[in-house]
Amino acid sequence: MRGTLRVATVAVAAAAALTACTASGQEQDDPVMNQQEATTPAMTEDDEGTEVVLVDPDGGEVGTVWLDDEDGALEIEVAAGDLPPGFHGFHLHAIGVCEPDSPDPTDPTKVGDFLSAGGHVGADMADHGAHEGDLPSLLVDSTGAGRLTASTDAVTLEELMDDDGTAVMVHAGPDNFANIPERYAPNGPDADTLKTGDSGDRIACGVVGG
Ligand SMILES: [Cu+2]
Ligand SMILES: [Zn+2]
Repeated sequence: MRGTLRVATVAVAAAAALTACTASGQEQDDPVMNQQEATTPAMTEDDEGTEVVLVDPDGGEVGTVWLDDEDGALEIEVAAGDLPPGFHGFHLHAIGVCEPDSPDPTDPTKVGDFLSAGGHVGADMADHGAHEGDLPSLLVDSTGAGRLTASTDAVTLEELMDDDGTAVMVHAGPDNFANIPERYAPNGPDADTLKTGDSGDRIACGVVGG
């Protein structure tokens, strides 16, 4: 399926290049420019990136995430199944350890599924919604399938592959991105919301590097 998506992207890019060249007579006759346009998508396609398996707390495989650095941004592609329908908070967490029923490294009194992965990447530098590891939510349909393609330039694949790795995390509930209207919270969102986005339990986790 990933291959199909890539082929479609290349086809669209090629069509766009053709249109652009046709619109300008000068560019149309420039073989160097045409060659560059034609080879750029193929070059990025050669870079395989990395594939991550998403598991649930019982160790069952529920999906795959592909990560790749492309054109100065980290591209993320998700194909998941067997998940509860609806929106799910989806983030990069700081530690590449996906252990069920594990202690939170920053507060060992808290124990829960995949707490071993720590907080969001970049949690010490910003509030939730602006963390480097914050990503668009995963929407799961009525059959339990969820697909997502996203990109971010807040972090690179190389940074995710640091000594302790990184985890890709799917949460039980929707992410509010700390976007809490003032009529609900006159003093602004509380510390938990600013840290997590309130998407609740961790239901699927995948290890990147580490
Ligand atoms: Cu998370
Ligand atoms: Zn966050």
